[in-house]
Amino acid sequence: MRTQLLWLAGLLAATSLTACGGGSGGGDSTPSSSSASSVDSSSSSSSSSSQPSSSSSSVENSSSSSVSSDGPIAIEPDFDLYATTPSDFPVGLAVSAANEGYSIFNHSDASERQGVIARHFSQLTAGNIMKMSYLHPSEDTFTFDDADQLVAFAESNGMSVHGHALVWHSSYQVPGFMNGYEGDFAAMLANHVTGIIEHFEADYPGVVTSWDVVNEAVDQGASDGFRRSVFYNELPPTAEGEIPEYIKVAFQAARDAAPGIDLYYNDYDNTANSTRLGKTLEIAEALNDEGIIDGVGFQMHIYMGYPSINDFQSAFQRVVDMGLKVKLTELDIAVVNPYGGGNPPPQPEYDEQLAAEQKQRFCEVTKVYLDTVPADQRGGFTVWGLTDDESWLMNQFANAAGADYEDVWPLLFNANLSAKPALQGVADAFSGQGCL
Ligand code: 9MR
Repeated sequence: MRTQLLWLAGLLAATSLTACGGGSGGGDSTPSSSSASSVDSSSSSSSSSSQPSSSSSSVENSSSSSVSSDGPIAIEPDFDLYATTPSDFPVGLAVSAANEGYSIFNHSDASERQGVIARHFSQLTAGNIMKMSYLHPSEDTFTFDDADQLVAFAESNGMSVHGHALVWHSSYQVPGFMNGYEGDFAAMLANHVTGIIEHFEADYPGVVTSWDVVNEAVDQGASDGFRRSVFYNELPPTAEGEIPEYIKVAFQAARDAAPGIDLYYNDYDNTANSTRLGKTLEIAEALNDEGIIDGVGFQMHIYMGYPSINDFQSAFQRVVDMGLKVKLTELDIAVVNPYGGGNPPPQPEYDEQLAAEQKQRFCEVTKVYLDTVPADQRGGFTVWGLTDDESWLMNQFANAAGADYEDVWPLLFNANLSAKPALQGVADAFSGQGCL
């Protein structure tokens, strides 16, 4: 949707490391990727900040190349990230909105946040507020005000929106009325999907360009590999070897509601984990046979050393070979892995070395995506949060595996909104600079 501004000359220019003042920690209440939590509503006064221009930037200007030992490690990007892509695919960001902590509308630095977002990204996803229970709290009530504010912001900045998620088992995301529903569950679920998609099609035509129709339906602990949920229980596979019927119902309703929108099946841990990848592909193949899916979403909550680049390459290739799109839907790269086995590693120091390693990792992940997925099958790339301190991992890793990390620096921007070297790593891959 946005004009490509190829600032190749700018990309060739060196970016200087600068020391910037630190921001505060904190984040929303956070579940594991398969559990739920309530949205943080701790934010301050409401506002509808003025829209930034795509060329504005609030990144601090400092020509210093020194690095403070106690401040965040930052660069001054001389590029707009979305404009460095080799083809015009979405460079997305998950954002908080409404009255969530870190809301791009209500947070104390909302207008600065909006400036950075509009400068570097071309697509938005609601981290929370477009999930099931927010949009459809009771059978006869759809509530779109908060989502409308976000979609309107995207539209007014020339950005698209990737919707997340129409069907997700995570308990508090499931509207209460769907539990113990006594009517025709398939008709009700189809109405849920249709009502949401049609609203945005009618009020913001062309802005919501894709949806995660079903999220996280795989459970490798289940006898058939499909997660037991209210949806599965009501609409299980109709025969052995079939995928659960609810998945087909949801995708068919989405396709019927808006044939031009890209429909994704989205899941986590589906690259190196061959069991979970296999089930993901099984779902995609069954839907593809019926022509009701466009792509597979790989969440990509990953680590510095795991999974391997080869794991990504072979997983993406399997989807490419099916003729479907590949979208990296929730990318973050924690600099420490509490689940790596044994005692969790200690809290690392985020120094220049670690920042450079993370830059390289972001670059290599982006590069393998570009190298593997042909341009017409690239659904794009979404980073799961703007600033390190707002990441869901802040809480996720606070108690993970007995570890108690203060920070795991998984994103592209520091808490004070300055850009990290990791941003340069992504741009280097987009512009073909290489990753070293
Ligand atoms: O990042 C999201 C966090 O703020 C929410 O509390 C949580 C529950 O709604 O969902 C998080 O996002 C998840 C996403 O919707 C699905 N994949 C895993 C993400 C991280 O848990």
